[in-house]
Amino acid sequence: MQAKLNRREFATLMGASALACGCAGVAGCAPRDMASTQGEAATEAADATPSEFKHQTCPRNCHDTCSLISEVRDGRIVSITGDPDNPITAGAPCVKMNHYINWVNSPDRILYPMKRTGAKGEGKFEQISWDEAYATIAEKINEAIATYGPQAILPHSYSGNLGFVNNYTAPHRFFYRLGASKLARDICSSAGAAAIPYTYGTDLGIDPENYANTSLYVSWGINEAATNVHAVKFIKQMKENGGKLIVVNPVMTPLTHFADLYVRPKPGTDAALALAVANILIEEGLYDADYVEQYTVGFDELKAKAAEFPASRAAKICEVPEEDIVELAHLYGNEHTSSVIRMGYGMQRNTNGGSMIRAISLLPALMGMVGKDNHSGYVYMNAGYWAADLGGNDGSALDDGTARTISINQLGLALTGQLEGTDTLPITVLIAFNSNPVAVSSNTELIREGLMRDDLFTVVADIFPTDTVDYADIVLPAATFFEYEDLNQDYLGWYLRYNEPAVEPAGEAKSNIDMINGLAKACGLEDAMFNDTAADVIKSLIGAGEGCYEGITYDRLKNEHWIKIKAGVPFGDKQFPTPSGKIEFYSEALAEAGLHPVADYVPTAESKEGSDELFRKYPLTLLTPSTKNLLNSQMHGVPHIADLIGEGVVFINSADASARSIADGDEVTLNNDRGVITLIARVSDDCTAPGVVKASKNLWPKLSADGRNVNALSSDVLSDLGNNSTYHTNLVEIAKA
Ligand SMILES: Nc1nc2c(c(=O)[nH]1)N[C@H]1C(S)=C(S)[C@@H](COP(=O)(O)OP(=O)(O)OC[C@H]3O[C@@H](n4cnc5c(=O)[nH]c(N)nc54)[C@H](O)[C@@H]3O)O[C@H]1N2
Ligand SMILES: Nc1nc2c(c(=O)[nH]1)N[C@H]1C(S)=C(S)[C@@H](COP(=O)(O)OP(=O)(O)OC[C@H]3O[C@@H](n4cnc5c(=O)[nH]c(N)nc54)[C@H](O)[C@@H]3O)O[C@H]1N2
Ligand code: SF4
Ligand SMILES: [Mo]
Repeated sequence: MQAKLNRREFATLMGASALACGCAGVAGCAPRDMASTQGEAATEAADATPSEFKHQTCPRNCHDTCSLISEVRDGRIVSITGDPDNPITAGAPCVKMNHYINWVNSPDRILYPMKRTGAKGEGKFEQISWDEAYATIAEKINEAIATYGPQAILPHSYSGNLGFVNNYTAPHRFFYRLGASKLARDICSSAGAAAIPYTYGTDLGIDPENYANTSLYVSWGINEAATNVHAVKFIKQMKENGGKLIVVNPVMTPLTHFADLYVRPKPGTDAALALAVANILIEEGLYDADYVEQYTVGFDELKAKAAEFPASRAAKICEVPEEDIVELAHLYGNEHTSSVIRMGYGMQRNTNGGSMIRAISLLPALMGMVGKDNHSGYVYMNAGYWAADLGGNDGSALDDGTARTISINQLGLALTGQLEGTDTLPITVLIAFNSNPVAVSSNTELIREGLMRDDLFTVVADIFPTDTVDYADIVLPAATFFEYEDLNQDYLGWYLRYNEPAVEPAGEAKSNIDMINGLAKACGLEDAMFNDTAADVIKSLIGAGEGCYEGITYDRLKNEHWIKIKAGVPFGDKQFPTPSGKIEFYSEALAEAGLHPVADYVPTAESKEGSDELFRKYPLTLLTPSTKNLLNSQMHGVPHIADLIGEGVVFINSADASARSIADGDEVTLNNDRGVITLIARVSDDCTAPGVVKASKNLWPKLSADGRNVNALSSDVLSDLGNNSTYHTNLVEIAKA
């Protein structure tokens, strides 16, 4: 008997068969993967066993936040595809998550709690019960509190999943309740997130579904084809509708192939470029004077500052032809009908990252694009639309303000007692979940050193045996989002999306909320909040459905799976919650934060201009952006994806390669004062200009020949605004191995 399918589910089944066929050609597919669960055998079985269809939301730290449908038979997921009805997902996940079935059904998942049997870092464990795991952790927590107080405990989490329940709220309650040290989670986008409100008061970007209607899209420091694949169709529609595309990026991204203009600045110099564009717009009277008069303050100061950056000067700083700057300004300035500047996160991971985003953010205001209509303005993160009551649900009300805060970007310094206060009050218990610091964080050699400490007790909850898991004293098996309930919200699109469990957790795995509730009880905490289920938290989060959540209820989310929020035209009322109530070209608050009140170009700390001494030792800037094949460190543990990635590579310009007698395919070392790694050289004049090299972020170190990835080289210095990571402020030297 076949279950009755609705339109959406029928399309799913069709999509799933296509996926199964597609996989047949992938090397290494057969023995350990969907062949056993999907494909011909499964199709035959379909006659006997009815399928159920369950609706998930991809909770990865990804702009797209895809709506997924999984087909379940006999308690096992047999296929996964994208929801065809959701306008962003449009029926398909991405290249990496086409392998979700091999991830959720992987034989390599951690299935039960374990304790360490080998040396730290060795990854040798034996199975224990949940009771033993909880009792051991509770004992260590009590010991730490008795010796040093609760601040000896540090939670470590970031974005393994971005569920409201299992990431943003429930797990944190336990740590606030204990009074543990707090983690400042500023690894990703906080420099830009701090910069934008100085200009606009908050961050409200346009709906990506409206990109198609704009006349000009500027892709500034973002690689949509890898990091936001579901937006590429909207950008292409814009081109088909006669719109123009500009790409500004030191790395040639796939979008440059259909761009009208590609500008390739030297990394870290974008503030000079933006100020030069502002200068041309002002000098040539291309800006919107009425809008500037009505809705902004500080135009005269902007005019004066921009005048310091004539195109000829900016061309030298940015190492681009002067004509490119003029053309950029003319294309942007002459596009009076509509335009959008999309600012990426990659570029703000620099010591001057906040300055760059601040300078670029001034341009849409100069052209009168902000609040004009639903397809003009700027896009950074859309965080201003988040209406969920996180604060009430994450336990932060229990924070009495006495616990210290440790930057996620300085974990190595904190664990080795080099961060202020950590020598006398050390961290002795580290509890990591939703994070893989040994792969993703800065300066990982120092993190490894810290994790080797005998007096440090480390707990890691993960789905897969990552490099961080290898350092754990106790490993906890984490469930996947196919196995728990949650709620997600896009940080680009305008949706609230429900995630229903499809199957029971594999082995003895638990969701983060269940894990933390259990641990709290083992520690003797009897607060009612530790009895909350995911449904309790979701209902509390959406509350009465107010603001942009109007009309949204738990029952509607369960039935409809995803619902568009009501956000209207961003800044359509021209109300800007800045101190002056207007868009601020000049910001007193920015000056108080230590930056120029308008904007300025400040060289990065690791560049010729920033440190000539360092530059003479390490003359190449290493950029480490995303790869299309991984989502941060996730999926590298799936063999098909590991095959796709192969050996780690570094792209190097032919001028730099020949100066070092490096040929394409050579094994090379990259080094600086923080570490040394080995990669394979790819000699390419397309990828980067001389002086700049590129390697992908967040590969699993243990899958590299030398057990290291690019973060053995990255710096733990913080950015100018928002205390962000500075992965791209990273000088190295390269030599033939
Ligand atoms: N060099 C360099 N490094 C970078 C960057 C860069 O640009 N350059 N970018 C940085 C950025 S932007 C980010 S956001 C960070 C990302 O850093 P992370 O958020 O740490 O990255 P992920 O690999 O997505 O997730 C970490 C782990 O969470 C686990 N996980 C997934 N779901 C669950 C769950 O439900 N429960 C539990 N317990 N675990 C789960 C995954 O298996 C994975 O091992 O990396 C940063 N690292
Ligand atoms: N496939 C895939 N998708 C992802 C991720 C992933 O790991 N893989 N990570 C997710 C996460 S956590 C995040 S935060 C987002 C990030 O999304 P993006 O912002 O697209 O992130 P990145 O790839 O880090 O960097 C984007 C671009 O910044 C450019 N860049 C670096 N320095 C400069 C500079 O000084 N100036 C300019 N103009 N450009 C510069 C890089 O060349 C790169 O193309 O993507 C998410 N999506
Ligand atoms: S990683 Fe991003 S693009 Fe891929 S399925 Fe998840 S949300 Fe969609
Ligand atoms: Mo990120």
